[in-house]
Amino acid sequence: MCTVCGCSDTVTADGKAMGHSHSHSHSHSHDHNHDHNHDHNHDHHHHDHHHYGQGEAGVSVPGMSQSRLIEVETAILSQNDSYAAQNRRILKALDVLALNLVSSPGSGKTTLLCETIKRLGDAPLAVIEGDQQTQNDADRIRATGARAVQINTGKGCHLDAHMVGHALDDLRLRQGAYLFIENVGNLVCPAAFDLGEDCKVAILSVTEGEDKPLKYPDMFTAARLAILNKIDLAPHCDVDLDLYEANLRRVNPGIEIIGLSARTGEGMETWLAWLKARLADKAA
Ligand SMILES: Nc1nc2c(ncn2[C@@H]2O[C@H](COP(=O)(O)OP(=O)(O)OP(=O)(O)O)[C@@H](O)[C@H]2O)c(=O)[nH]1
Ligand SMILES: [Mg+2]
Repeated sequence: MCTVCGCSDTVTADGKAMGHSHSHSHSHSHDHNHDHNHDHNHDHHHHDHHHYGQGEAGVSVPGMSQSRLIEVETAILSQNDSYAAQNRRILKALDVLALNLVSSPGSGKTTLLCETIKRLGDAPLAVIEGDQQTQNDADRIRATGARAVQINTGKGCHLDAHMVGHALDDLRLRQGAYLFIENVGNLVCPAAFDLGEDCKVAILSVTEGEDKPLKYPDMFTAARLAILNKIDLAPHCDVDLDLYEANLRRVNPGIEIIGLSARTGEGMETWLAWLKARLADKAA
């Protein structure tokens, strides 16, 4: 289950909804997350008198007590963290810069990646694409000539570190490469799952509304950089770009912000300079 939204269908350890073949050459064990020992004490009949999501667990799942939910959440998150740590070791050994791109659906993640790849020339890089269904985004990335692995999460609402570990096996990353991980379009759940990345980059498009950082603060708190995309549309949408920035800084005073348009290329140089600086930090 997802420890954030409480949905019970997240594909986890066995990766059965993942859209690629598994080489299983790494050391992840596969004996976990099969949480089939359902609590049959039916504590849901006692009804937690909480408003939805207001209990200690911060989420409500029919049939699960708040204390049982906290147990399950803690187990899933600590398991995810150990996979994330393993990914991070692999990436560090290769001096790979790994960025976890998070946003709501349609903010322009794949478009930005395609434009970025074109501009990075022959720098080594690879992409992991996360979507519930379809290979569309991996196909778009491969059309640029870059390597991409698509993960389909099925009913799952985010990528987790175990899925990314499988994808790393398939990617054969080169020393000093960029690794772009496009997460499932979802402004909520991916914030809570460390994939072993160097940092999260939140992409927000100007059509989404200036209040989004305030309404979905976790994502913007977790991100080092916010990209404000589609600034070419700003004149048509009656948006206040300064208010976007002010609201981002209200939830995360240290956040870096780059306004750009993946469509016109405006701001792309700043983003590329940021990427190159982060890769240089990595090798230092
Ligand atoms: N005008 C304008 N449109 C853009 C820009 N960037 C992306 N788009 C458009 O926005 C739409 C969604 O872009 P995608 O790149 O598919 O967005 P995404 O975040 O990858 O979407 P999901 O993977 O489905 O979450 C497409 O129609 C893009 O052409 C931009 O800077 N300006
Ligand atoms: Mg996409």
